[in-house]
Amino acid sequence: MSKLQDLRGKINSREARIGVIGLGYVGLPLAVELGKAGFRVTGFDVDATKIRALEGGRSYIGDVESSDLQVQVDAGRFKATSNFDQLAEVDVINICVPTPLRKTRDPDVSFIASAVEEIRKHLHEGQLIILGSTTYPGTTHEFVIPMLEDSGLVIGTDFSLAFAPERIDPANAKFKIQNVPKVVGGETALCTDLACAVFGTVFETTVPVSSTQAAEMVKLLENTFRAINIGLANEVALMCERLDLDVWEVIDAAATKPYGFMKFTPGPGLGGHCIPVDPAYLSWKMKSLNFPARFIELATEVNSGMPDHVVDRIAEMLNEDRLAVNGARILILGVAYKSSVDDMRESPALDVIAGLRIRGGDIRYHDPFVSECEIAGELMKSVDLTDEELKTSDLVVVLTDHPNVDYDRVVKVGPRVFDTRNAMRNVMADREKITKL
Ligand code: SAJ
Repeated sequence: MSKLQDLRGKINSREARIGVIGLGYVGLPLAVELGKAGFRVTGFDVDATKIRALEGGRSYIGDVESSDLQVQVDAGRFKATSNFDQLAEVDVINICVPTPLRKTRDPDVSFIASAVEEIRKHLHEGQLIILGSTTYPGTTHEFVIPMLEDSGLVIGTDFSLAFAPERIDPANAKFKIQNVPKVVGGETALCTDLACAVFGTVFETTVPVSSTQAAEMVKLLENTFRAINIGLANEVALMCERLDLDVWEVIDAAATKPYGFMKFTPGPGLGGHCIPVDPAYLSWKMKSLNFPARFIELATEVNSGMPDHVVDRIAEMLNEDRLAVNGARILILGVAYKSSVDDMRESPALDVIAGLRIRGGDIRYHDPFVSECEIAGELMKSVDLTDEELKTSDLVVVLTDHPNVDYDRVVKVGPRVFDTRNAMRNVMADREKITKL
């Protein structure tokens, strides 16, 4: 029996040693769940701070309880290291490293390349490699295989390779890691089977597809679907402005349709490290095949135009009160990229505040989740939402609809409000002071 056939038995018996490269919001939860399933897991990360925290049983990921982590550490089912030589000791390796965009909006697969290079150094017969980082179709087949076959070992015979996209939604109380189906595409049928066997010990459902390219494309379709529909919601908002319609009323009423419609809402732009990024991986790949991904390009144009649109609307509102942006005291409510998170990556607030600052605006922000952040080169701290703060502002602008803000008091005490998220939909008094996107 080949060492790869032998691996199936080691997975079933939990004897197989598992490696996870990249211990962030994707890798760490996966590592802990594989430990809970009975495997001995070695977590690999280049960040020594992470390693020290994990070795001390301290989790830095909201979805991973330190107590859960400590149980796995104490049971000898999880250890963390920066020593990638230990890759030689594991049978299965999950790659969970970031895939950001470069400044040119081209894919940056350098983190994948570094991980694969470490794996190549220690690749041996019977190992299964699973790439989980969101990337363009063909990365696994065209980029990873040649690097690994430099070792002289042969894919499908000596080692196995699959792609299985992450679908983790941080802080989602309903969809945890286990109850979100896991799509798996292998380079060969055996590769698919082995990867499904590993994930079948954690995920309630595994969804095998015919190739690594198919699995890569599944993930990009999921997030491109979101980006394009958000772009449509934003364009409908621009239409409703010209039609003098309330876009929020229109969308809420459309959402009463029990079939054939999915609600998306407009906003000040597209934030986060998934939705603005993943479609660009697909459009970049298609450009290399001389195929223009027109929906992605158009949605990107609409979504990335929203921050400037918000700045223009703010200037119009101040102008109605014979005020200029220049010198106006503007209080921003919410700078995180979406409600109830503290993440600033690609947040539209970064562009809106930069745009207002360039026009001479005196900008402060209040965000219960973000105590301080750097915006346009300036360190800003969240101000307390005092009556004084509200009374001395010329305009309040809601960019993120966090739940733990007293919007009634903001409208009552403060000046006019520009609400880009319909966060004030339940405010009854002084509604004439609220202008919506
Ligand atoms: N946004 C809108 N209108 C909408 C929905 C979102 O303007 O109708 C904005 C958000 O404010 C944010 C950006 O788009 O700035 C992205 O929001 P998101 O709700 O898509 O949240 P993310 O970035 O956390 O996306 C993740 C993705 N999960 C994974 O890639 C594993 C995405 O696939 C999920 O659908 C999404 O979470 C989710 O549903 O929470």
